[in-house]
Amino acid sequence: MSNEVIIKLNSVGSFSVGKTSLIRRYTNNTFSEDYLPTLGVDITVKRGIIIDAKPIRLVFMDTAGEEKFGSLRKTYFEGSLGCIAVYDITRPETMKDLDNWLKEYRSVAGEDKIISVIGNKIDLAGRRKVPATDGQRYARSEGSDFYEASAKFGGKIIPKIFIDLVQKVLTNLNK
Ligand SMILES: Nc1nc2c(ncn2[C@@H]2O[C@H](COP(=O)(O)OP(=O)(O)OP(=O)(O)O)[C@@H](O)[C@H]2O)c(=O)[nH]1
Ligand SMILES: [Mg+2]
Repeated sequence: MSNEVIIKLNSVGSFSVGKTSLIRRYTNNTFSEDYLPTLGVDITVKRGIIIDAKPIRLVFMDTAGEEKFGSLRKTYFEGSLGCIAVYDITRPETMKDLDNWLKEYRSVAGEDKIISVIGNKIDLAGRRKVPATDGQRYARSEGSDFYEASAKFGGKIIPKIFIDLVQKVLTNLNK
């Protein structure tokens, strides 16, 4: 479709926080317990979304959290319109790490890009170490929306995260 709006989105966050799992849950409605670290980048396209009567094509560039892929990663942030910034609620250091991730993302994609902060793995309630209020406060300090989610459990929150993000990206584009 020629009038399709193409929106490039990224994921940032430390290794194993669940970036790939959240995107896979949204695009394919599947989840795997196995940890297969992303090597460099996983590219996924999702079509068939209509917002305000506009057909949208989402292109996810889901990069690796592992530091050894650092130099490669920046090239995937070019032309990005928004990203999910993911931490794991059982690993507090992964929330702190988001400072550096967001700095790197913004330095390439631009300061005005839409960022949504996600505390993932809320199914592991007994192992929670980051209170939701801390995530909320962090997101607010970054001017971002905040969500808690479980890629494992899924639910309505997963599409909400991505549709909210796309809607904000579209608003940002029309500014
Ligand atoms: N219990 C639980 N496990 C999860 C959840 N999301 C992801 N995982 C598990 O966490 C591990 C890492 O998930 P990935 O999605 O590969 O993490 P990633 O952030 O893409 O990791 P890198 O690609 O290495 O940066 C896997 O074993 C997943 O099954 C969740 O919501 N709950
Ligand atoms: Mg991954």
